[in-house]
Amino acid sequence: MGIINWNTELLPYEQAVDEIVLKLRNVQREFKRAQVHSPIEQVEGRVKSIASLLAKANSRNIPIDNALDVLEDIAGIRIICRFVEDIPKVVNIIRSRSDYDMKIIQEEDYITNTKSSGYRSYHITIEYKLMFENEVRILKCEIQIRTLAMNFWATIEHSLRYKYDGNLPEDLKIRLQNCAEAAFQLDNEMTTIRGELLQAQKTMRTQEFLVNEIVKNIHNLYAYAKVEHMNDFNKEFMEIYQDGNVEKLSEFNNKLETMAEIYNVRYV
Ligand code: 0O2
Repeated sequence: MGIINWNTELLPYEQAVDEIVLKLRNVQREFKRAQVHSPIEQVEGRVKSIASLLAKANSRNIPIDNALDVLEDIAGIRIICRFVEDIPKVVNIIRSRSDYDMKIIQEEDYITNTKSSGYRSYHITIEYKLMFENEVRILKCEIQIRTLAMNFWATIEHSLRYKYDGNLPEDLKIRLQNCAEAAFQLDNEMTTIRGELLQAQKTMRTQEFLVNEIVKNIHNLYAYAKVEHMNDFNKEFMEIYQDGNVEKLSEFNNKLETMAEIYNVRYV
């Protein structure tokens, strides 16, 4: 191989990252649309920088010409979850796509097998099929799945590792291991209040839904059915809304729904 034009070589990886991020964000959106808790809280993607790619190849004695074939995390996706319990659900979502677009070729469970540094995360390597410049390409991509707490720790530790060029002083290593333990405890504590949090999320979503419906019904009754006194309804709505009682909101919306039905503006 001659001189490698890295910027050009990395273009299909950029496309793969963009596509995978989009697809996983759509999965997240589907959960939201169904008004249920999404195991995916956040999705991020990046293509490894040329500097970090060359450094990794160099540290592993990988000839530069082979780097693109050997390194499996040039395309990298990170999925952040709220709870540890969400992680296997995300893994299953990806597994279910194995015959379609994300073929799993490797899994590494650094949550059960925590790294000596304290690092926790679930890694999946996939083969991703994409069309690039009218050709089918199959690229490897590393998906890291972790909780918000695991991500917080890994981000800080990664920056420090970079600062010390990989040679963290012994006392800092120990403090970071303690922080990893604290993050682990935080995840465990969050698990114990998961039920309450999920209930709170559900109430918020119901409230959002009802407010949208009420505003729509009031508008339709006023604009299309020309119902008088809609201002009184608006006032009543604000009072109920400020009260914060979801059941009362629901009753009020039922009343508006019945009116919308009568005036034939239910589906406007
Ligand atoms: P970057 O800059 O994040 O891309 P291996 O041969 O298995 O030891 P490999 O093949 O790189 O190494 O896989 P591994 O160990 O699963 O690590 C892949 C990525 O996981 C790393 O990529 C990091 O992103 C993350 N990771 C692994 N161990 C740690 C750790 O101790 N601390 C932090 N913060 N992240 C970790 P890169 O290329 O190292 O870095």
